[in-house]
Amino acid sequence: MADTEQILAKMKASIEAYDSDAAVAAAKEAATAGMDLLVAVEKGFAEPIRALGEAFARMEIFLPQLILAANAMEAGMAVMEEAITAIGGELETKGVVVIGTVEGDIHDIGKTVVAAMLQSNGYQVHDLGVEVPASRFIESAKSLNADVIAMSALLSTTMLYQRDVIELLNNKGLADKYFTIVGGAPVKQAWADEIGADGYASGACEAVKLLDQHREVWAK
Ligand code: B12
Repeated sequence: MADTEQILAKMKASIEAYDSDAAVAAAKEAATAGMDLLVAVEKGFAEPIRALGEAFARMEIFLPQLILAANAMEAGMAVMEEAITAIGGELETKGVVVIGTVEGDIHDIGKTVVAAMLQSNGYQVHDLGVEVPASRFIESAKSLNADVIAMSALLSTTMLYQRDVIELLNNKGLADKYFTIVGGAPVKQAWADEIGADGYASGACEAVKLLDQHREVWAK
């Protein structure tokens, strides 16, 4: 079996080299090596992309480079997502979750990790994609008879749309019908409290714990 550290190094190098083929190859190695897949995502893909995000903020690299790195990460993540989801394939459904990135926000990766992790832990997850307007979160939750609405936002400007979803639920008298959770890099517990979200989690494992722990609140 290939050494875990070597695989993580290959994953990291693929992002830093903006190399989608290498990211896919390294992800396949990780998926078959029996390593902890969430650790692999975090150390192999998320850490280097965040480091590049910081380099972007310092203007050491530019948007086209960040996009290429994100494309490489997305290619690798498709493999990781399938592998993570497969682990939970046999589990019974605990509850139904609709998840999406809010209006005006195209960041996809963290939301997809959370979706895959929830799915692999027995939740039925409907991923609505990115730039999801408030009304669509709610219409989808209704039509899919969801228990949970999960909203991701990566920009301090788009976090505000998480509040819009909750306000729209309140206006429609549906606030008690769905358990709302929020997350994304700029989102904190204090923001969740301020906008009246039912829960906040900082990462994918934490999101699973949050829903598991509050099951008696949201389960119908
Ligand atoms: C990759 C990336 C991109 C890619 C996105 C590709 C894609 N398909 O997703 C591209 C290059 C396209 C991009 C574009 C932009 N980006 Co960008 N991007 C990033 C970067 C580097 C990494 C994000 C990421 O994927 N992280 C890895 C994942 C695994 O982590 P995560 O998203 O945080 O998710 C975890 C948790 O937050 C949590 N979580 C996430 N969602 C949810 C949801 C729920 C319900 C829960 C419970 C938990 C949860 O769990 C996840 C797993 O652990 C960040 C930097 C950063 N530190 O976050 C900047 C960053 C978010 N981007 C930034 C900016 C400014 C932009 C642009 C506006 C740039 C521009 N000038 O055009 C555009 C946005 C356009 C738009 N309208 O959305 C800023 C935001 C600043 C701010 N605070 O507002 C950042 C912080 C970079 C920076 N330092 O300047 N970006």
